[in-house]
Amino acid sequence: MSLSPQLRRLWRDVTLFDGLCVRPAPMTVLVEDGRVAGLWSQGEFDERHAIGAVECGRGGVMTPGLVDCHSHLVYAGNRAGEFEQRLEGVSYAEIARAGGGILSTVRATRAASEEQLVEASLPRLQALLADGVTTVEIKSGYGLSVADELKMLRVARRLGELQPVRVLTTLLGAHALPPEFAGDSDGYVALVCNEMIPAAATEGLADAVDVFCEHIAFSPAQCELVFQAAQRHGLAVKAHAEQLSNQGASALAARYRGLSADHIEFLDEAGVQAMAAAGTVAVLLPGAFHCLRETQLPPIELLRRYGVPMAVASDANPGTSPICFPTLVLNLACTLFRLTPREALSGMTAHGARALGRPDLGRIEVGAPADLCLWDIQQPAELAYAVQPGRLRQRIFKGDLTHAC
Ligand code: DI6
Ligand code: FE
Repeated sequence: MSLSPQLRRLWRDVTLFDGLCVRPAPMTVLVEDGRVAGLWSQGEFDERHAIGAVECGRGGVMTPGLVDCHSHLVYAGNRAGEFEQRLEGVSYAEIARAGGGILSTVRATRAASEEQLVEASLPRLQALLADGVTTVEIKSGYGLSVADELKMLRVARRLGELQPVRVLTTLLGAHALPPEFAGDSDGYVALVCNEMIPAAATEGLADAVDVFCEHIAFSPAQCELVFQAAQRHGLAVKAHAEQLSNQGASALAARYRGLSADHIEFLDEAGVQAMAAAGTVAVLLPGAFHCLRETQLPPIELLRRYGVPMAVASDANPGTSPICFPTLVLNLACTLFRLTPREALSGMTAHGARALGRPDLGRIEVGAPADLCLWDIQQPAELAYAVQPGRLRQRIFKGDLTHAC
């Protein structure tokens, strides 16, 4: 069901989580021209505002549309076999070194056409939407050639045209070393810097640039070259940092005013301090932690102490986090990382948006884009507490009702 976004729409008696806080009293919410036009607590509302407005609902919990700030949603194939290997005790790094892992998805993704990739990725995107996502970041990183990385980014952009969702794209050329560059990782990094980044920037296909800084991927010195190239082309940077070992990648990203450092299980206090000083967001990915059966926890207490905003995202990908269920990820953030339900929800709304350089999103405030979810629950904490599909009563994207039950 899709109605005109120009309508005035009204919701009454909703319990409102505004992206940072739960409002103490039920609220009335007015949306007009795709934006939040008014917010009133009970008793404050002047019924004249209701004139000409469509009454869209009463009761329930309203949150900002969920912001999934880290995903690898576009790919072909699957890695169920590798999942079985890992359960038998083979590590993620061992599989990667043997040419599996990311490179096995690279083979499948290179072989797929744009249409095939759209078709393979669409159900995953739809699963995110059905659980409340209104903004999603999608990375490349399974092409690893100029043509195949651009193909992935075009597919990501296309997905955003096909569905009522805001897609932000990230070039992750420095994800793994492709086989044709075996033994020459500097040569590959030069390709990323001198050809991939300029091409993605010129064609307007990337909103940011990401790297995988790890012993099985790229060194801090190589990642720094990628950051410099990104900045030369006006693109923001972020990093897969400290996922399997402490490489100092978060501090490096912070030095380049990075939007975020993601994973960060092995982050140390110096890295936390650098992120706090630079305003770099900590992106927590409990789905990958869970699926890899990791034991090293990210330094949540230090992040709190230094006031580093914590985002929470799906990391939806075929290897380490085949999870397209954002509210499950909220639950994992609480159970595995001990976030409070409020922190987890802020992580997938206000702080997720900051991690994308879009602080205008992920909040419900007057003037903000009306990306909203109305849930059939009593209190916001239930989103993290229960793992249950089907609780989304309405999804509102840019003021338009895109999912109504
Ligand atoms: N870390 C991850 O968890 C994903 N990428 C990365 O650098 C995993 C990607 C994959 O295994 O396909
Ligand atoms: Fe990732």
